[in-house]
Amino acid sequence: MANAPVDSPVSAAAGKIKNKKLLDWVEEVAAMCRPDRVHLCDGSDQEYQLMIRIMLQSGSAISLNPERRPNSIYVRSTTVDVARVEDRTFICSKTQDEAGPNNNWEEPTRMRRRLTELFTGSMRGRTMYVIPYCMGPLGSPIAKVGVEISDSPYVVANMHIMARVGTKVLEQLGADGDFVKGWHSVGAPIGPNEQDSAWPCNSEHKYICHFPETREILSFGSGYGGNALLGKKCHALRIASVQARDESWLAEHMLILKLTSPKGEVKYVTGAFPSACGKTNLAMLISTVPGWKVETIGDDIAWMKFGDDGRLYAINPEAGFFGVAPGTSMKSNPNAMLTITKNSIFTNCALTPDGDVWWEGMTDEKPAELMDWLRRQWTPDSARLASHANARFTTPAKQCPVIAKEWEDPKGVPIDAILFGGRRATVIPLVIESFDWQHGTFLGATASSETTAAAAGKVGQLRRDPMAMLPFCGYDMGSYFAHWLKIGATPGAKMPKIFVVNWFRKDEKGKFLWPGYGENSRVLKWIFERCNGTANAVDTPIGRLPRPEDLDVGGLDIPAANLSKLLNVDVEGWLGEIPLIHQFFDQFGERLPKALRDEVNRLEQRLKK
Ligand code: OXD
Ligand code: MN
Repeated sequence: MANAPVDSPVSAAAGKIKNKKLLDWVEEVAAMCRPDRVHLCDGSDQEYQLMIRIMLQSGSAISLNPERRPNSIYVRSTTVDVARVEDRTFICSKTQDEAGPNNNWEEPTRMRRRLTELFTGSMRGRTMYVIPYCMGPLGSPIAKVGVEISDSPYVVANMHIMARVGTKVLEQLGADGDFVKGWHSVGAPIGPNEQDSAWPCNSEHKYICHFPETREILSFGSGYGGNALLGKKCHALRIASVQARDESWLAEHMLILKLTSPKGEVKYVTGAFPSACGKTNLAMLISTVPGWKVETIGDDIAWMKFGDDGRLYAINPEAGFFGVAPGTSMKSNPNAMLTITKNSIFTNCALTPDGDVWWEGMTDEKPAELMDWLRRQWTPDSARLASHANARFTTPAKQCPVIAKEWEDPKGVPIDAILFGGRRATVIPLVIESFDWQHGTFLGATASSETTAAAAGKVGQLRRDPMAMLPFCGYDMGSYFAHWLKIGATPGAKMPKIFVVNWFRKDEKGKFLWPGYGENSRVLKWIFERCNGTANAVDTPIGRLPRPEDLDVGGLDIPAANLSKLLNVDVEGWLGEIPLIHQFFDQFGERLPKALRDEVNRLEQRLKK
């Protein structure tokens, strides 16, 4: 490194970096943030263990009982840093129009000035970790490289699980390769005579900023989840959605699953669901229909590109699962429970007296005593939750008992069906098949859901969340819809079929109409057979629906009245949605594709016929 003094904290790391752009940037960040040390991550197990030791020694983490959960740790954050902060998340494109009404925007130069002030000296007393990572299997033509610079050992350990990291990525990057830059600081420098806190963060200033033109992420003040693990939401969705627009592919908030019929025929399905709506459960579902099998390829993000045969091929850019813990149990998701038995990180769960973790919904009976996530004694009589509603596990995907053998196939898997889902107590039926790609894009663009605890803010309010991408689309959503339509109109393309699903319908008394979980395989089976042209459907004003007799409910104890409510077209309810859809679309002005307005009008006409 030309400009670094021989004894500067960067010099040792610099000697190992052959990529000029990376070298210059590491030097720039170190000069600005003033860390005590610079550590270039090699991705080794020794390095992972070192991060764990640092967290144990600083009081950030506790080792779980090795007999219960080998090689696993328990971490607690603080009340001011527990979820993604959407109101502090910015897209700093050149113009506000490009960021669109779906994003907070700030002029890039102004935001950079503000961030430069904040990052200056922000790593004093800390180590600056340089984490080369690859989103997607190494060598995949769909995968992309990024480098995150962070002052958090928790981030390094999580990135080890969530992405491919270290020397092998640097090798792939080579001397001239390009990469997404991710700057991250918890924003909590330590003075010479100060003690570090167990969860360093900045309670006053939090900024999660994206610069789509320069493919950069600058994240300050939070150490939690998607705010800090920059490969995930920031890179693989917000920046990648812009790259996908520019390069004609799709970067989506979708699970990927493999569905095998009793005859051994295979279909691959992706599904977009808002945060904490059961994506991980669906990706690992155990079928209740004899002979049908679901295997997992990804639980959160799908990158899809056209293959030479005109089909969309998907990879999971991640290598681990960062799953919502509460509600996960041997009943709701046994495969997730078996995945997290070892080598995992648990954040903001509760701690049992024998050194294991617990969260709400894990067992029918609550433990007699716990230490809650706020370090307080807890008993079932305590009038509060023991774990935070957004408590998480970070766990390697390869440990999942139903991980599909092709989950790391560099060319991806060809997608047959795309699902859009959400949490809707009323109106939306159990399943709808779209008439065509444009109608499917319309259904995805108007999807809505009740909000959950994955993001800070009110829980249970209805919000429109197009393609489950509202918090993750790195540019104007009107243009994003146009991109979807353009992809579907690609010459020679053989597009997947598009479906809407809703496992969350309730009756007048607030009881769920559909049992969900493994029983969702009955809907997947219908979808599979629709792709094969072997299942029946009827055309309705809202799309194609199964009749009750078209769904395989053999062996399922469900009242006929429930099934007919689940598959009924609520004409009044849908007519009530029409003005709301127009209102939602209005915000995108001229950028809203006319085809989507046509779809609302056609829907209205069909409903009024
Ligand atoms: C997630 C989310 O963490 O969507 O996956 O919030
Ligand atoms: Mn997600």
